[in-house]
Amino acid sequence: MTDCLFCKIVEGKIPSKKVYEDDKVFAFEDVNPQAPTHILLVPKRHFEGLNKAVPEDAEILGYLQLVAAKIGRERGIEDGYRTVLNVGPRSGQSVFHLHLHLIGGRDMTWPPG
Ligand code: DGP
Repeated sequence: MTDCLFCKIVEGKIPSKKVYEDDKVFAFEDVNPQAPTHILLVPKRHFEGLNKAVPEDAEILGYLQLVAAKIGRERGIEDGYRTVLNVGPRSGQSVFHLHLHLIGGRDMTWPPG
């Protein structure tokens, strides 16, 4: 999608600190980290958000979680991290290309704000 920030990051038109890439997923450091590890994982195919998901998206949604778990292992944060999808403006979603936050490396509180 031409006017999407995260599509431009996936395409390399906007620079990012890449953490992981394969044919389906691109992962990069969040520009405004909320924890020592804060990585965004995005499907390469433009996809607005979980509220627009259809059954055919099940595979990529699960795959994003598995890639997050792999990065969590590699970062040594398996004693506690969160994977978070903000869905819709009231959740704080500000970029409308689905992205899974991988947040860890510090103690977390519950409930989230
Ligand atoms: P959300 O609030 O769930 O839509 O999260 C959007 C995240 O994207 C937010 O944590 C900040 C991050 N972000 C926004 N613009 C950029 C950017 O240009 N580069 C990077 N690396 N992260 C960005």
